[in-house]
Amino acid sequence: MGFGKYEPELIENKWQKEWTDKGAFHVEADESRPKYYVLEMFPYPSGKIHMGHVRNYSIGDVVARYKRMKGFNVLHPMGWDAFGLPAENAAIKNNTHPAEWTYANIDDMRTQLKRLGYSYDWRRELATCHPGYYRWEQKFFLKFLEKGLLYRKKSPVNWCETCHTVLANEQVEDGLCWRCDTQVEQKELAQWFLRITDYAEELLESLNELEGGWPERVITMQRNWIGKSIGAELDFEVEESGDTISVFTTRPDTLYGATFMSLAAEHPMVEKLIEGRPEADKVRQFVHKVTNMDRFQRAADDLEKEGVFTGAYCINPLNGLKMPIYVANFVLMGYGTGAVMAVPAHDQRDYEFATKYKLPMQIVIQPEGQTLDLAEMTAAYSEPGVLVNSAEFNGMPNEEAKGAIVEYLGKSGKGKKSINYRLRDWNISRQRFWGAPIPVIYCDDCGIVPVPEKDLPVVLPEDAVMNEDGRSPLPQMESFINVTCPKCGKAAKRETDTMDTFVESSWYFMRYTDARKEDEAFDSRALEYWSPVDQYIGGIEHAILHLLYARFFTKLLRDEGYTKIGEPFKNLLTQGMVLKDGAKMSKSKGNVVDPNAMINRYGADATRLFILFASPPEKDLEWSDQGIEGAYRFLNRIWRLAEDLDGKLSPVGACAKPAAELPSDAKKLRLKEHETVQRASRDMENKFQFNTVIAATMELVNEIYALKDALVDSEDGRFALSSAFSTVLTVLSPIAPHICEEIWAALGYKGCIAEVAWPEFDESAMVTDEILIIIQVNGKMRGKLSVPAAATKEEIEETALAHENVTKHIEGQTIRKVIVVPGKLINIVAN
Ligand code: ANZ
Ligand code: ZN
Repeated sequence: MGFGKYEPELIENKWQKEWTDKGAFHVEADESRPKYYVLEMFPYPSGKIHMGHVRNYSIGDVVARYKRMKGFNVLHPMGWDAFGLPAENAAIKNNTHPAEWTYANIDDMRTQLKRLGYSYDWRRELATCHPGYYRWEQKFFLKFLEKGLLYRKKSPVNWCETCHTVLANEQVEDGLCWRCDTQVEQKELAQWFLRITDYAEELLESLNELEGGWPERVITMQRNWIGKSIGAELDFEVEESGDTISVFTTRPDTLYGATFMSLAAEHPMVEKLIEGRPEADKVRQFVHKVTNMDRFQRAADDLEKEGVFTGAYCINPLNGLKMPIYVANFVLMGYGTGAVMAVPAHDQRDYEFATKYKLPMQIVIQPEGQTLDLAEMTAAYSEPGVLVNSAEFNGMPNEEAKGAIVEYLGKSGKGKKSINYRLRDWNISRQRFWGAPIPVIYCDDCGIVPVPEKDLPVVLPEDAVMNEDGRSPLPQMESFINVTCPKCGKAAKRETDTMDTFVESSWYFMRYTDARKEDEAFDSRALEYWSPVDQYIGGIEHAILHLLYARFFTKLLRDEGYTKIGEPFKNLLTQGMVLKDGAKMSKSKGNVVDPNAMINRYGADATRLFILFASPPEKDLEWSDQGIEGAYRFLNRIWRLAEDLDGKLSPVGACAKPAAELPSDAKKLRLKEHETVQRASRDMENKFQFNTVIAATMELVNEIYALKDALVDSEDGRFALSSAFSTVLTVLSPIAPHICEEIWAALGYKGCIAEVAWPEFDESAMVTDEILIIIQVNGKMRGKLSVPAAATKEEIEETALAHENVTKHIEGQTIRKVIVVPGKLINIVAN
């Protein structure tokens, strides 16, 4: 072939076609070979690939290609997280069906991904909006329902009256609907919940297995989200009523300092407490205000603490103190019991509240060797200490008092140990059209009736017409909702809610192991062979929700007998963001760089190379036009090197072993070659530091340029050049695969470079002829000397005496003796 100008487009098209024709990246389960499953978080088919995608998938592709070269049977699939609200909105705007918009986007994005040369097994592609996919999810739903892992409950949700729909918390901005700015209300709706709280303890415990494989920060975020608190439940009698209020507290040791009680606005006791009291109206107004607040604002640390007195009192079970009962905005009904014993001296929120409403405070914990004084305190004291003002518990260290007080109250049945989790059950109901239908039927006589398995899938109607205002069309579609009850045969109605799209993304990685299986969700052999995902790669924004749900779902499916594994992702890499001018690329900032434009201009290889070179995978990456220019120039430099060497070298393979000792120039190149492989192998294995792999390859290219004219005329020289250049191509091939394939073929190699083995470096190639000698003057080290291994004692002595630091130290002295330890050191004795 002739090398002319480096034209990435020609080369890239050619090799992409070649890989496809050969099925180069098709894999099957094969128990005789070690497997490696690498997965990038699948994209939402928005229509356009952005640089964040390119980075995510390029990292994954290098991992996949590298592991293949290391001999693994590599599963590397791609698909589409295809349900979701944007499709509905686009369908309304363009007067189409969400399916049409979604599938068109998938086609566009697949074409864009293919242009980047990613080594996917495309036969396994899946779209979660396909009935062949979500039918299994409906089956799981039925199984969970049968087991009692799913339940239906009324729960307050964000509701926009103008859009007639529930909004996700993320779609409420400052209490207003993101689409129409209507004040969002909290509305009670019956929703389906999945009992993730049943798995709270295991989800927490098994995070320990992920230590080392997952970023510490993600593990911590999950721990905090699950939020295990060890404490106690204590009972307070309501004065003159016979009722009791239970509180959850992590600080039973402070009970003597509890001076009032704070209830959540939704606490079921509130209405009863205020009934007939003069405070009633004021309390009701306050309750109304608080319950309509944005949930996030309400839980924020900097929320201005507010409350109202109910007029009622309860009794402190330890000291009989009459404690006024308040309703307070910072107490949440969803946590603990929705009631808090307020200890203003030792809890900051209670302190702020008590200060504002002039409520009494009592110090009950003293730091050792110090005396707190309420008059001088400006904040609550929440550190450890010793109990005071606590009758028989005085003098007890507070950690010890926690147990002692609970035990004491336990005797009269007023207290017991209790564990609380911050984690809530997962509300999977969405009042949207573009999601997987929830497979249940409501019958006036039989109640909730599951759709029989033989009737699955419940398919989203293809003839649905979207409503202008965003309401789901399903509740109005007679053909969809009217059914006969599977139990009694009378007329009944279908559920019109669909499932949260996070349900689909909770098991897609399992479905890839046999994505087209029609009679079951999984092929058990394939699932067992490929599980777990060895390396998962995606953005930190999924640190909690998606990763927690996927971990949970894996445990659910394990308990259904589908899989043996409990943790789906052995290793997790969270890639950094792609920035431009210091900010995340976004339409609103106008700093978006379009990957297609870059591929058109520089090619896929240069785009991949730049993105992988600019920064290690976990760090943010600053886009730079010079940077991608530089990547393109480097590829051109390799191209010209190939052109120069074309026809002169015969293919010997990377890290080829010479038949006999090489002459020194050739040896020097070989040394650099093996050092490069050593560094590259280490950095590939160590957290995929591709940037330094590339840097090492660049150095090797420089060395080839520097030595090629001297080497090309001898047979040994050509051998060294051929081996070193093959190494450049082999090591670079996972990163810039197309150009490497092209040159590989041009050099006369048979087969694809994608299928060759990763080179092994040879320690003996790294032994040099020079040795390092330590120079001492009177036994003290004064310098080091690099000398040929064959140097004589006299030669060593001569160079050592000429060493600058040595002359300085023997100045004005007489040399008495010179001792040479061959290969090690020289000691000059002088005085
Ligand atoms: C008395 C007390 C004294 C408390 C003290 C703290 C410090 P974590 O660690 O987050 O679980 N609490 C309980 N239920 C609540 C609710 N529904 N809404 C708001 N706050 C609630 O914290 C548990 C502590 O948070 C509990 O311990 C309770 O206040 C408060 F010096 O009880 B504590
Ligand atoms: Zn019925």
